[in-house]
Amino acid sequence: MSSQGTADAVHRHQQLGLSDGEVLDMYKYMLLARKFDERCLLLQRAGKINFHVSGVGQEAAQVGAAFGLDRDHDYYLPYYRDYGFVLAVGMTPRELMLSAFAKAEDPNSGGRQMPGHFGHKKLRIVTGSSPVTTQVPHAVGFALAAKMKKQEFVSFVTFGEGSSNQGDFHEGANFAGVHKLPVIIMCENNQYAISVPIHKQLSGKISDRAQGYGFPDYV
Ligand SMILES: Cc1ncc(C[n+]2csc(CCOP(=O)(O)OP(=O)(O)O)c2C)c(N)n1
Ligand SMILES: [Mg+2]
Repeated sequence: MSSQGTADAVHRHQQLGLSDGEVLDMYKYMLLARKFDERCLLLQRAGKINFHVSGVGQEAAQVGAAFGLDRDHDYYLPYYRDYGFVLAVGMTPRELMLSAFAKAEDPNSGGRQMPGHFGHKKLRIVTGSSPVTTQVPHAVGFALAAKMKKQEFVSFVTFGEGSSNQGDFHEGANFAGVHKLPVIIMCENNQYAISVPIHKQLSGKISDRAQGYGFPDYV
């Protein structure tokens, strides 16, 4: 990288209001998520754990989102690839491993759910269900509670682009738009839903859907 490039890079994160310490912390969580992921893939292929769904390539969006939230008050409804996110809001690699090995001390579900079904009461991570995007109406419910109880927190929910075609997403988004609820709905678009490429899943832009429900969209 040229010296000009380096100067620009430093300038860019400062322009976003991020300190050197914060971007280093973000990088630490991205790397931790990647290392955790790679280890789980090895463990799964070696027959030591039953199941692993990879979040490789999605770490930056996940960690960036976590750093944009109030990590002392907000409620989170992540989806199964969100290792970077849950690590950045306080879950430990040990806790994730307890889940991978289905141990009773696993705070996510006491080892009863498949890995990737995050849940952690102390960290306000709301347990997820296996049918995709059911977490969207759940997150909207948390946001409704915030509004009704006049509390300051927001709820934050993620899901894949394929799942954004499910009814749960549309019903949740519509309700949130009508009632102007404090929920952030983030689609992690990795271009595939299992083996189905995005051009066979939907024809418009996912972010445009926000406008149809009356709230702002960001890509
Ligand atoms: C309601 C429902 N239908 C189907 C499935 C099976 N399923 C699990 S993941 C997945 C693909 C989801 O793709 P996408 O939303 O793009 O998320 P990605 O895995 O690509 O992150 C499907 C169809 C499911 N879990 N729930
Ligand atoms: Mg996808």
